[in-house]
Amino acid sequence: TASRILCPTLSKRVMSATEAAALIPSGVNVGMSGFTGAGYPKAVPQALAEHIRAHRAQGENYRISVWTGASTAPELDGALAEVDGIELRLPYQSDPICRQKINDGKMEYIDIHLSHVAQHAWSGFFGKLDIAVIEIVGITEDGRLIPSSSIGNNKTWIDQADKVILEVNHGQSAGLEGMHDVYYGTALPPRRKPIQMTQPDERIGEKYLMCPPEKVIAVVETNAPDRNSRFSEPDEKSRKIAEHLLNFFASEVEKKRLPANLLPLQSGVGNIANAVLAGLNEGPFNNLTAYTEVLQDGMLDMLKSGKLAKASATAFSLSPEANQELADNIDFYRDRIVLRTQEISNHPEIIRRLGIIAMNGMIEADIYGNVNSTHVMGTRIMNGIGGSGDFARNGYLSVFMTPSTAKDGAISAIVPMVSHVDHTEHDVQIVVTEQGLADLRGLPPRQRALNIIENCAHPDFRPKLRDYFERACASGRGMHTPHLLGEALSWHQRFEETGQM
Ligand code: 0RQ
Repeated sequence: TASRILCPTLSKRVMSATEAAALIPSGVNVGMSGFTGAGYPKAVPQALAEHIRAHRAQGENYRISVWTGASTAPELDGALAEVDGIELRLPYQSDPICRQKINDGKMEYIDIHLSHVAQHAWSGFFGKLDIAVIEIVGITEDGRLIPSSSIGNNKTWIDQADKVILEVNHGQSAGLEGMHDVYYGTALPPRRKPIQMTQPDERIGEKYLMCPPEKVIAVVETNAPDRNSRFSEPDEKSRKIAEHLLNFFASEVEKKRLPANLLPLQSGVGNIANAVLAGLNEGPFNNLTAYTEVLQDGMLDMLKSGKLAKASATAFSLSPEANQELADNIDFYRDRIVLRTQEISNHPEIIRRLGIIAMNGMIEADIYGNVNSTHVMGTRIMNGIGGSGDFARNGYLSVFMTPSTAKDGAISAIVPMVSHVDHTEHDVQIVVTEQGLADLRGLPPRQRALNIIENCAHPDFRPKLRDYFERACASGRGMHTPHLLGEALSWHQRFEETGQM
């Protein structure tokens, strides 16, 4: 294969992953690339895990803190968590081994809005960033870095780290060059300026990441694809949820509250999100745009069919088939896709200005519309808030979706009071389950409750929710948001004790 390291200075730093991993000492903060399984370093973290395993065998407690863009893959989170190599992890993960360690109290985890990560790092809230490990596609002659299938926080990690390790992945399409837009105009208050973007596909930055060559302590060559699994075909419940949402969009267009091509779409990850995109791909809306964080299979399909005209994101999250489609037609997609840093893809200023339609999954909602996206039974982390809060609070429309029950009907996704709050009632406008859609806009709390119970709850749980609400209203306590405090979390308590809500 042709060399992808054209810069003479940096080509002298090429070494093996094992040699590079040995340059990462215990106790450091490491910023790694990677966002929803795309563009994460594939070799150095695994070599580091081996290195840690060897040290641990000699009784040494060898651990690092890992900061990323969002979730990565088994080669990074999984490998390091397995050897107990992660002291602290931020900001979003979805790895089963990490999840277990976090919930067992063996790994610290900071779950923050994805748009906040870079500015919190710049403000020093997490301490000093020592080393960045970043996957790229190649290095130009003058030392600029061609970003990979995600950008995430890479700009910030490179700017802030004392030392940088680069992984040049020959397995990523060279045609990604030119797709990125790396904005170098951010500053901390009081020096902030408006971000000059009024269209989802506007370019305001650089095509490359800049890195002073003297910071680069190692360059490692790899050749491996991003590890993403296939989406399952939308099931009946996902299709129903998509149908309710599409009917709602159509009625909003009819009422002239949305333009005929809707507003820029943000879509979360997972099978429901993909079913909604599949529905949109067959639906009546044309010339759509997307301003989102993750570009998954469904959006690629929509770009190909022409339903979606332009898309902005910070990362791909593609099945192997979709990844091949992207590589085979990279020139077509480069004209239609902009990949940005996550502080811009998720920026509240731009989300508010463009008027995004935010569509995200959730674990549970309560009768008043508070949403839990992260914690099972209030205590066990699932993944993290990701970008859902950035988009929900600042979007034009904020939609949350879930099947009305979980675990074969043992759990109601609509509960009297959520066991953990990620999105307050103020940030939640539309709740959708396979049962129906509740439009909460303009409604006071008690009307929200009736709307959610009657439209979204599963029939098996609806009478019990009505009963709770009616008794709360009759309790003689506060009538703005009536609750029975001693009972509000009893559904969760019952599940913990009996396995049934
Ligand atoms: O667990 O696989 O062990 O059975 O949660 O649930 O129904 O497969 O749905 O994959 O869309 O995930 C909220 C987790 C939904 C996701 C969440 C259990 C259920 C299953 C997954 P099992 P489903 P999804 C863009 C935006 C936050 C981040 C976000 C998420 C598992 O959407 O992480 O939105 N969102 N980011 O059984 C107990 C309940 C449950 C429940 C579901 N009420 N009680 N368990 N589950 N509901 C992306 C980024 O930001 C990067």
